[in-house]
Amino acid sequence: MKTRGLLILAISILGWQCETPKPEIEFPLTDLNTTDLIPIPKIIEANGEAFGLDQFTGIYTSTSDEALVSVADFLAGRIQDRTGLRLPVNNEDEAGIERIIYLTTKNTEAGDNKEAYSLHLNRDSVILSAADPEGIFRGVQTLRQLIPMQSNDTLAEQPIWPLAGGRVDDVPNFAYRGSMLDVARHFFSVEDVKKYIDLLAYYKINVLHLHLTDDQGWRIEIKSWPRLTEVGGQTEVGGGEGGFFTQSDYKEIVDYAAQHYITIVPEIDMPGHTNAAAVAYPFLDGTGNPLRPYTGMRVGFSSFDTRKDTVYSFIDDVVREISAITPGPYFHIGGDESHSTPKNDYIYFVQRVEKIVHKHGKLMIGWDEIGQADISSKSISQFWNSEKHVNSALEKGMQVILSPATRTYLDMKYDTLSKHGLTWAAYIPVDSAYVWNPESFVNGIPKEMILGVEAPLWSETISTISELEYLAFPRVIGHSELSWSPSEKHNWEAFKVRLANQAPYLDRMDVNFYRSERVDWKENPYTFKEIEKD
Ligand code: TNX
Repeated sequence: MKTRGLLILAISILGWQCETPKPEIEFPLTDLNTTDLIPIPKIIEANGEAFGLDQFTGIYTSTSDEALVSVADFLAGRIQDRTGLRLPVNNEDEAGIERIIYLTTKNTEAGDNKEAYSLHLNRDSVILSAADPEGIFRGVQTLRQLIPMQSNDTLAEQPIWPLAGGRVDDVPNFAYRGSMLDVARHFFSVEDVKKYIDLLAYYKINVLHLHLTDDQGWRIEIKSWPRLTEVGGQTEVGGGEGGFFTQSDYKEIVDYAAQHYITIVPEIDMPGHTNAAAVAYPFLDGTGNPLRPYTGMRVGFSSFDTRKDTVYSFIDDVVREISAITPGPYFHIGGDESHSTPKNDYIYFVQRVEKIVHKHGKLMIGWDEIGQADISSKSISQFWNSEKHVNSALEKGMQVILSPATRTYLDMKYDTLSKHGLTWAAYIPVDSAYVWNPESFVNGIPKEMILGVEAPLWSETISTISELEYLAFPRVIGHSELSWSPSEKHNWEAFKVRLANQAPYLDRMDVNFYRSERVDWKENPYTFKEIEKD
């Protein structure tokens, strides 16, 4: 099978047309420079040709490596979603195949970065190469975005989806490109999370941080402490019924994310934001206040008891159980807004929990307040509010994830008319979410200390997937470009045209995105544009 695939490739590159005496299709000229790719690739070189995707196209892989073949199957599935074509993958019978899409992890010019890829589109072949299947997966998103939403039915007897020809060489600017979903204030189902993953993957986002616990709910089963979900999982903001992920649900999310080359970062928020846990197990409480289920939106009133060894045994169990079903390298300990924890106790707590996280083989991430503690350079500070705390983290040699509330908080209202969202940090219209430079936003962070960018979606004001989509889209699409594309490629005027052309995809995916008036949404466009012939 392998050799036959390669044979087909060779024939194709050397001139498939010579081998098959079919009449040539006159493809229209196309321009790869005017396609709607988001995030915008590092290098695009148009060649004016077009690749005709049709029922005579076959997908082949350079090896039978399982990961690579899964990416090929993923591509075939998404092509079917968009076009209805069911393209064969590594079909040994090449009769009836006229053009090929070849995915190869050999001889790539893409370089060593696992996510980098090189994509060549010519008349008869698409060749996508990368050092690793992960890079192939990122390149597959570019390929998907190049497929027009509608076929051209005048070129031949069969419908053809012409893809603009040329070459794309691409590599991410930042390794960590994330979004966070708060399933604690309101619970979202496995299906909702999977849909969010589908959409994030299309824009090359590679991290989904799940905020799994807060004052209003505990959302992940811990087998050694069952009341966390039996009691703590039954509440949410506004008094609804709550909910939680069993460990098996969580694994399903982790696996689904992995198929999309997305890393799940689990967050157990502590020592504050812990009311739901303390209602389930009162010994955890360090405030002495009466413990009642909480369904409001205030923050800062709860705290673990940071001086009790039993609290750390509990945390050890929680970190152990979650780490065992989390393949990614990170464990997020929260650490924000612990207004009811005395400062010394807070510092002691973060230092002790860091050791537990390391014991279970994970790197610790925490909101920027953790920079106050004396912790290792391996831990990561997530900037949301305080430059002072980020500077303390940098002095310790820690890397930073940028989530400035004024630009990346997806729960901030767009404007005064927004149906959902809060306003404490800012109104964040679509352009404001995009027009800032991660490399210079906080003074004095050397670029190599920036791990990446993450857009958090807190869920106090939203409880359905449709409301989630309203706040996340289109802003998170802009964040994907800020974290993937080099800063010299960021340009609001150019971006907003490409963004406008995402409408048909988002509509097809049934995404309730906010149709901001700052973008001239194209309801019925082509991704593909023809060059006028003289
Ligand atoms: C601040 S940002 C919080 C969350 C809230 C959010 C609402 C951060 C680390 N903590 O607890 O949900 O504001 O915008």
